[in-house]
Amino acid sequence: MQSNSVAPAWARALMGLVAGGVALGIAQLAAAFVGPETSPALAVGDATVDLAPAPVKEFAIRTFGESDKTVLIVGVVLVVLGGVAPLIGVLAVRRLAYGFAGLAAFGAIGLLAVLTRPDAEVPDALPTILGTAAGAWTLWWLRRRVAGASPSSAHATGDDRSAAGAERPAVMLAGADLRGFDRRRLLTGAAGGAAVAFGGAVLGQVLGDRRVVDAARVRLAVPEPATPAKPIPAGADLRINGLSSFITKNQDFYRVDTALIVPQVDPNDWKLRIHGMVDRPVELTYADLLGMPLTEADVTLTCVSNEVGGEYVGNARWLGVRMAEVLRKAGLQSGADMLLSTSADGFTCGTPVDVVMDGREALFAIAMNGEALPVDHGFPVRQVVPGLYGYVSATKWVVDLKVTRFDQDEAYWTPRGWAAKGPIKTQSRIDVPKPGDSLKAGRTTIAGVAWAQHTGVDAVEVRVDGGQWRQARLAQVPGPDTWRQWSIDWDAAPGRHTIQVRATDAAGRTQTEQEAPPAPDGATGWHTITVQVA
Ligand SMILES: Nc1nc2c(c(=O)[nH]1)N[C@H]1C(S)=C(S)[C@@H](COP(=O)(O)O)O[C@H]1N2
Ligand SMILES: [Mo]
Repeated sequence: MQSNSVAPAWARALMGLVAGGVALGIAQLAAAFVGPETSPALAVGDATVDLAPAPVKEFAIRTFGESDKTVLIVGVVLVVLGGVAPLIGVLAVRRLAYGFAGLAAFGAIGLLAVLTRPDAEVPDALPTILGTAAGAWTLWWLRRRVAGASPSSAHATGDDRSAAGAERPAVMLAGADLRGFDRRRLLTGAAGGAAVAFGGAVLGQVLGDRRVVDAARVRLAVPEPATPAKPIPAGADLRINGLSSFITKNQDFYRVDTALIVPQVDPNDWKLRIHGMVDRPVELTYADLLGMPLTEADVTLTCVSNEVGGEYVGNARWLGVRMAEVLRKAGLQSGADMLLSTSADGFTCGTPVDVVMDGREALFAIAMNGEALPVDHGFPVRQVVPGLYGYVSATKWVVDLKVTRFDQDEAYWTPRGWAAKGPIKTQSRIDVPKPGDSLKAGRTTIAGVAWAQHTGVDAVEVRVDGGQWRQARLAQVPGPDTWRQWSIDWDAAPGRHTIQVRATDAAGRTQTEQEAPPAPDGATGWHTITVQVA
């Protein structure tokens, strides 16, 4: 029995919809690998905008922005799913070949759009072909699932179709004959198809964005600074085994952010909007930013959630435009005391205006250690402000800066139990030996890093087993904004020993012994480790 008229109209439309969705989803996923520009939905959208009369085109560009690919893709998807796909489903129930023909026609339009793009190549057809094939397979599979009249009772099988069909009560719905139509099998099949369609589209989008942004990042040549950093003194790195190097390599640099999926921001689309309590709101493109004088600076970044002795601290050479220079373009109004910056993924950060304007090297940074910012560290643009914990200063993927007041706005972490303002507390850390190490008796080296950004470290002292504090040797530093290496010799006698360190900043303030947890405004206390000497 071939029951071609069994499924009601909504069921046929649903089959077409799911097949169309799978076609688009798989094409989108494949395009992430072949090249995001080979997405048929994007190509059809682009072609439509190109063919549209000038006023329509201008309206679209004005409304959606010249680069909003997502809007184009969503538009095409809506037209296809809302109009074409259900029709294909209706055709397919009549005769599968009609459905295939419909899909093929719709694939052909995609191919035409993809292959008529400037510098299109033959392999660019692949996503459209794969998508169309996946849609056709889905249509065939759903139709078989539905029209195959598989009985719902467990013991009856498809080899006795006519009997099962005869036993089944005929359901009449809106005049449609539902004999042999298994609604549950259609719905579960459709749900599976929808999951594939949606998963493919989302994954394709994420992977495609990543590809575009990686490619843009690799193409970037890091420009020369107008103001180079002070040369790093030869004695900045004591080169002691196990001691943190003066400059932290990008791949070793700690990462802290709220992003589950790292934002992929294309520098060609990036804009920074400066508004709020300013005389003239300013909007900068990436090219605008690169056109401004660039400053290079060595700055140590620290996270407020760093425990005493913790790893959330790193030192890098940053290149960027002084935030103060950009803010002067906008003209700060009196009374403003907060810069509320927002990242592409909606994280916000509140930075005191006076800190940014006091002459320190607070930057909109574009490069880190001689290469374009790594995506994980804020590509294309992030803030770096010496002396403030990252959560109140170091917005990655920054896109918006509102000049405002602390009594009017709140940043992301403030209602979550962290202080609105976060100057970095002076800290010191023992890197060698490691806690719990077993050492040989005799002369050994204790070494580490200390930081008091924008004030500078003037002294580091070490004591063993609560004895006398002894002055450590300090490495040289280019300025007050980086950490400072230190080391001291120790004649280790057999036994278990406790080693402690404390730093004093250039204003003469010594780290407090008082232990405090990271929340709400940074941990305090002396880093203390124990080692075994034999
Ligand atoms: N967009 C965004 N920027 C952010 C954060 C975030 O969660 N989102 N976290 C901040 C915090 S808490 C810190 S300590 C620094 C860490 O920068 P890094 O990951 O480059 O080391 O980024 C800051 N910038
Ligand atoms: Mo942080």
